[in-house]
Amino acid sequence: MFTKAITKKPCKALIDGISTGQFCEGTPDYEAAVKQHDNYVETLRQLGLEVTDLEADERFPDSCFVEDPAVVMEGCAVITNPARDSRNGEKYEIIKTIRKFYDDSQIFHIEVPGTMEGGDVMLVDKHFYVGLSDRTNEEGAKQFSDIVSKFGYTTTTVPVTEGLHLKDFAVYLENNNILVTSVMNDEPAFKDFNRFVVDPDELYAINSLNINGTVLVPAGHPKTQKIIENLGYPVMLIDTTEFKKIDGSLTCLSLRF
Ligand code: CIR
Repeated sequence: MFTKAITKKPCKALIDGISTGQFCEGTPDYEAAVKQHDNYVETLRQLGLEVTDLEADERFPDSCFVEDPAVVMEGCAVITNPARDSRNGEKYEIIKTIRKFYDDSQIFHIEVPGTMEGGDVMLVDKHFYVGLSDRTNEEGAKQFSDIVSKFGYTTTTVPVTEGLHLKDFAVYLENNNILVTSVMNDEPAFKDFNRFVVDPDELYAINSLNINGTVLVPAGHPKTQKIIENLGYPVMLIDTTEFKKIDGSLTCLSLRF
């Protein structure tokens, strides 16, 4: 059960955010992004979360994607080591807010040569799946595993071969249900889940976000919406088109705990 979330307002430099174009092309419109972000924050609040919405930081174009510089869980928080230079400094900012919720004895760091970003980390009960990607390396995953094992969590690594982060290609909903691409459908680590393969036309909607039983789904993905509704989850559609242009999706926009 989540009770809190941390978000961060998009900055004007968002237009310079990193993009592989894995979901779509284009440059985000700052004003529209602000409106979409406000709506996202408001939705989390409507769902009962106490949201700390941080001020924008023009030094870091991608800093609204707060999921990446930290991984938070019951008992501890891990400040990651984002792989790209333009994002690495975000870790020094997010820790200031993490310290409001965790004691120093509960805060840990991924250190060089380890790299990690939270978009590669997926929690299922007390088990973490950690994507090995362009952003998260073996060393980062090993350090993470060593840290979280002290708090009763186990980990498995999963290769990310299709694009940016693990949670762009596999997202756990709850009740053993997982949304996957056809590649992740064949991933041995996921074989015991009830797997739902998302249509390649709706790849972006894999990154849906379960907040205490209600699933936020990016607007405009009716087939995936139907899969999720048929599983019995109440769905709320969220417009994130401006973030999509720079590979940002629903989970990236918050830390939830
Ligand atoms: C980046 O490339 O780092 C950003 N433009 C997008 C980050 C998305 N984060 C996430 O999926 N957790």
